[in-house]
Amino acid sequence: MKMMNMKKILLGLFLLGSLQQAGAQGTAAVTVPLKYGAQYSGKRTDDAMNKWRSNRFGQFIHWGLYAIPGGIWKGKTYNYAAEFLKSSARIPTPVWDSLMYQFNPVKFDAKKWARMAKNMGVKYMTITTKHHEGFCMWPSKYTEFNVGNSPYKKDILKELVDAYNAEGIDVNFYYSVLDWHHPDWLYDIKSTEDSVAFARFLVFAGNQLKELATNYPTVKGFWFDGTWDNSVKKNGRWTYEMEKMLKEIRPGVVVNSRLRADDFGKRHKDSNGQLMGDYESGYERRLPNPVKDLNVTQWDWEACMTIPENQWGYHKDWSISHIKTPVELLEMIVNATAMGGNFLLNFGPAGDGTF
Ligand code: FHN
Repeated sequence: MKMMNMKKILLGLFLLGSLQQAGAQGTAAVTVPLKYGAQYSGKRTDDAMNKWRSNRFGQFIHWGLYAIPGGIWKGKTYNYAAEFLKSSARIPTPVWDSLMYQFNPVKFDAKKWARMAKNMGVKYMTITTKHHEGFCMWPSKYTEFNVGNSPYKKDILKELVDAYNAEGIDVNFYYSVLDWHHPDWLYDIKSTEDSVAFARFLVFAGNQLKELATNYPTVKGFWFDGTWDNSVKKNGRWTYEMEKMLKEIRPGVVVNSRLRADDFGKRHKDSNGQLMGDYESGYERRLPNPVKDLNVTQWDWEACMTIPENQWGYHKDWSISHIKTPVELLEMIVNATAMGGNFLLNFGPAGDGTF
């Protein structure tokens, strides 16, 4: 904590000095020396990014153990996001984790999902490889808490990648750094002991990311989430290194802004206002405001959207909120495209594998 305060004091003094100097010299840009800021400025113009940009319309899929209870626990309906049921209903981790032994989506048909997506017109799909619950939809060798140890057994991620790629649809991986299952996950780092434990967690997460980038070679992007806690913000270097590592393993891969924190814990945009990652992914359940967010033209961006008010995972009861109509959704897709961004529409399949 002391180091972070010192860094902030130094940053403040540097900025004060720079501003004074800038004032004296006219409008010289104020640049903070960073080791873990943006890795480049402006928009990527390589083929892989041009393809990501031209894809425009994508399908987000949130699927995990949370799809089994579907927002209802012991007969009580919880109105908050279904993928947060573990915390909404205060379910102890061992109880929640035992849902793994019920995960057997007998009606799951990856090829059927991919055909539906093709007919809907999406050009890419982003699948939750691991959401906050920590359950892995692939047989990760770094944790037992994965689909290989469920009654379903098979590698759901591979089935989806193969089926969607066969329909000509690119696949990106959503990965939550926040991990309620892992014993070394921490929300903040307040002691040397915390630092040691969280360092172990970051090695685990780094190994999983390497595993995903290596074992699924057609992956086109990584969509990071669950990076808002102080523990991650205090590890800007790790976020910088993960972006570098993924791009070394999979040249061209596209990484969203949510992964990144800079030397001072600034997220999405570094302390010099430069976007980190390859596109701004902070537009969640809203589109950029064409006036207020005019700078959206400076970089690529994607807005992600739920069909209910705020349900990413499957909820059994859709009467609890407004469900967007096809016309409302079409209008959002048109507006996003008109503003030059991508639109990622979310679906939460049920626990049995049906949409
Ligand atoms: O907490 C998650 C939520 O469950 C969902 O995955 C969304 C998708 O953008 N991201 C987080 C909330 O910002």
